[in-house]
Amino acid sequence: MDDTKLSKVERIKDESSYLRGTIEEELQQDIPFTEDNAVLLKAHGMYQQHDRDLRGQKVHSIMIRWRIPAGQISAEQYLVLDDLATRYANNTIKLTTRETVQFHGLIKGEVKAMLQEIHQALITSQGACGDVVRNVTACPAPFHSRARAQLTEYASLLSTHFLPHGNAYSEIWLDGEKVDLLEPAEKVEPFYGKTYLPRKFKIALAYPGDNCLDIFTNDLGFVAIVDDDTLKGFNVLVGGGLGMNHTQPETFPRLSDPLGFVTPEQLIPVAEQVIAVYRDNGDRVNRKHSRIKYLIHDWGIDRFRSEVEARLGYKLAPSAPLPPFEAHLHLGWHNQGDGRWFFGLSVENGRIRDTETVRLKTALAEIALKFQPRFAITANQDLLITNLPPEAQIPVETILRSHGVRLPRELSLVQMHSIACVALPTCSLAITEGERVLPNLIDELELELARLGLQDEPISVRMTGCPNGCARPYVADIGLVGRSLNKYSLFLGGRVDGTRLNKIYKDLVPFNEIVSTLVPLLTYFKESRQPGETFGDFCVRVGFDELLAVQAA
Ligand code: SRM
Ligand code: SF4
Repeated sequence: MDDTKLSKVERIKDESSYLRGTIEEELQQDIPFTEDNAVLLKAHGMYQQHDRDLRGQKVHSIMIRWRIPAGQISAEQYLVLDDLATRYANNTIKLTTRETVQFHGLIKGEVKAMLQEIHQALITSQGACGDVVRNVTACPAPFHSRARAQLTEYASLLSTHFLPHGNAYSEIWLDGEKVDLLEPAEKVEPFYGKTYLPRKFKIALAYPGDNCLDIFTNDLGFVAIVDDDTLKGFNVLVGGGLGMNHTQPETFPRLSDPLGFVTPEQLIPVAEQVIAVYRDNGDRVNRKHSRIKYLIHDWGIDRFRSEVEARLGYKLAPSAPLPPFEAHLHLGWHNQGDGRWFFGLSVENGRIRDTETVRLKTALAEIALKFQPRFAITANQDLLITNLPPEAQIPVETILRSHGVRLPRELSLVQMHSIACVALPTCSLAITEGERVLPNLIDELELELARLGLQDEPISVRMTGCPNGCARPYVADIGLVGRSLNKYSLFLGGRVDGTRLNKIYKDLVPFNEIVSTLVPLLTYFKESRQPGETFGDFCVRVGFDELLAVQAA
């Protein structure tokens, strides 16, 4: 490879002394981090941002993302998050589409103190962003089952296994002991090496039949094969990813391909070799073309599999048969099967906060204190309150209701199935609004669906402020993707179970015309659908030409 062609980020990583850069020095200064250090900060779980509502002036802050495998947190950890969000961040806890938490609005000079506090609660931000393996997701539903418990354990195992090995995080943020920087790369960072991965890498583990986390959109996915509650192994999926760019046709969303079957013992070695093939062959010149999905698209899955098998020294078994997937939101009350219950709470766009009318943050802190449950964050940005005794059901509901929180049974299906990404004002890549405007759109759509008698349809609406796809809009029945000021590309035809990508139906739809654009299509769906057909399936069956004709009529 001609090193002069490598992307700027590759140079920054290469010269960073294993992600140190001059972060420690710049931390002492009362000015924003320089660009190179801002790049390196991502591997420490942080983004330097500015408030985009404040035009004409750049007020910088830090966003921090925690690494919470399978979204699992104890009551004590939840209370620490709640407290730190109040004291250091903007008093909100943002549940993300990868089962973890982000804080926004931190002051640079306070980050270190906060990281030291949270370290005591065994939560880290190390490797939550950057060119490494990110937070590992797994189906978070706590049904009493040995196989499900193992799935959660594998998420933690993978997360820990692929944490950067170097000492930079500990030295900079936790005052850890300084290590000898002249050690060879094989010793300092034995798996990643000096330049880490070409790009971010995402791993998920799904329970058979339950695609609550959109397994096919991950770089690497493991679907459990379970027989009589015994984990037999996993079907491996590789090459999913959603980011694209409106003006670069060589970028596109892609669902993963089957690689084969692995036993539980083979899981880590196979994950290592898949990632190593990517590490050594992924595009380090053009970051828009760096994800593993492009390598697999360019090579084909057979060549990729052969490369992995050559490194493993054995052939992978063929994928095992699986039941069809459904998308479970895990909301409402569920018997865990161990004498305890869990309550899935729909959190609008994953934002836990107190407003004048809804004091969700206070209510959850009260529940955490009073019942000491566990919590689990879903990939739909919702929160499961788990391990509750049956007698807690009424008091938990009472606390939520007395703080103005609506329970899942009071919400429409479209609301429960809808998510938006953060977008403005913090995201530097946002072209349009996301989480701040979706609730209004859903209110309007809800009324139209009720008028059409479609209120019992699980139609998913996912909105993002740009084409990067953080709320996974490209698998939704209705995807809304920020295109230009206040205008969205409208995608139709995905499946709520996450097994099919949608396609662009109409471009540059002004925000206030989205619902009126959808109404004729939903009316036609109501009149012409086949029994049991979903809105996404209907759009694919009749085709966009027919839908456009209906719209024009
Ligand atoms: Fe994302 C970048 C937020 C899930 C694809 N994403 C960003 C950044 C960090 C913007 C930036 O680079 O400056 C956003 C921070 C906004 C803010 O102010 O908080 C951001 N992404 C999010 C979150 C918080 C959305 C949410 O509302 O929940 C999700 C955090 C996940 C986590 O906890 O780790 C989030 N991002 C996703 C997903 C969904 C998923 O992984 O299931 C995707 C699509 C899947 C994929 O990776 O392909 C996703 N985010 C991107 C991309 C496009 C990457 C690409 O291949 O082109 C970017 C841009 C980039 O990396 O350059 C991005
Ligand atoms: Fe930002 Fe775009 Fe991701 Fe939304 S989809 S959070 S606007 S990068």
